[in-house]
Amino acid sequence: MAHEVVRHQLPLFDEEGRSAATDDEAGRDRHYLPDLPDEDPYAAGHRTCAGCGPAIQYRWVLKAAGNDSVLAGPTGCMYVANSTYLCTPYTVPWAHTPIASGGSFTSGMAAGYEAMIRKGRYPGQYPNIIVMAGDGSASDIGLGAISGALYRNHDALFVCYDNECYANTGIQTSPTTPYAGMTTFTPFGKAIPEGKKLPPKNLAKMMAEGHPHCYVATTTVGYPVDLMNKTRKGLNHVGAAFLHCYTPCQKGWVYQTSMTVELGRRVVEAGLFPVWEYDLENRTYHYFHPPVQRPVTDYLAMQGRFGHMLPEHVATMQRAANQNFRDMGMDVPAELVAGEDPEHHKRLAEETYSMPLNRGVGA
Ligand SMILES: Cc1ncc(C[n+]2csc(CCOP(=O)(O)OP(=O)(O)O)c2C)c(N)n1
Ligand code: SF4
Ligand SMILES: [Mg+2]
Repeated sequence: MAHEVVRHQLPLFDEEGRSAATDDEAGRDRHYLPDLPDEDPYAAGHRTCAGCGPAIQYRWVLKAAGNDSVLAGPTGCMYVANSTYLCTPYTVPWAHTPIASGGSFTSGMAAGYEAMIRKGRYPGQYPNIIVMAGDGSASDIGLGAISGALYRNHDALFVCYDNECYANTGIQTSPTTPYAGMTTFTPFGKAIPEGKKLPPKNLAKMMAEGHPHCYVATTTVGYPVDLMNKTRKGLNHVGAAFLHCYTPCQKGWVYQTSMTVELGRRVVEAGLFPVWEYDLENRTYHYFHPPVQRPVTDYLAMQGRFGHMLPEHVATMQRAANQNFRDMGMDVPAELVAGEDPEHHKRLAEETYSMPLNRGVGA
């Protein structure tokens, strides 16, 4: 006799409730009140850089998922820095996979748990099965395996932690590295003054359009409750789910260590990383409209990887951001439209830009 496969249904965090944020004078959320779960399956003890965006994302995803979780991690920073011999931050089962195999390994785990539970060989509920792959893995080397897993609809959450480079091997360009983003494989120089010429691959939209039966969403480490709720929605969805999370890399992008979460908001406010959720029934996108719209310079000038940009490069970036705002159904303020003209800009290194707010403890 087949046994029933019982799945978790994780409640969402109430954005209007105790875990709600307090608006600052600009309408941005300032504080997240601490009624988050005590469970912390990604504990202290990892060896990522200070301010590492992927490490912040790992912690929040696992807090949202809880202790009944099993994880896979393809090769990348978050494998190497989290699995030094005899030292690991995980309090739940975790396995390393080759960089190309996060999707296939996780499919196997999902199919295995289903079969074992049905046959009565595994006594518990169906666990939260999660793979967190870097952008090099998810959008490039391991894309085929993840797409296959989504297509076959294995009941697991596939997360891309996107630090916009192959970080672990020395900050090489990946398909999600933005236009003009300097990496060791896209240095700027006389021949190619912008560094990287290509725009970033739109991985999340590829996943949504190509696998319309899956839960697909984007988020950033700038919005913890959004990230945790989308993690839970993806896990609650019976079938495959894909979450694309923007996660700054302090070492590769060259910015002040304390600005990781700030960048996670500015990238959205500058129109460079739309945050959305795919509506499976109507095949539409629900976009988050940031309460603040900024020129791209407010975002770019915080990071050394863009320091070489010339006026025409900044204008190209502003055009892309404005188009994103329009795609999101937002108006583009006149000041940002004016920024599409190179005459409007100096070299990025000489631009004035809005300074980061102090978001230190108690700010
Ligand atoms: C097939 C294969 N090619 C190349 C590598 C070398 N490699 C190890 S980690 C890594 C970087 C992975 O980048 P990403 O997935 O974005 O993760 P990140 O290091 O940025 O966290 C590369 C290229 C490998 N392990 N396997
Ligand atoms: S190189 Fe970047 S992704 Fe890797 S541990 Fe450091 S900050 Fe994190
Ligand atoms: Mg990466």
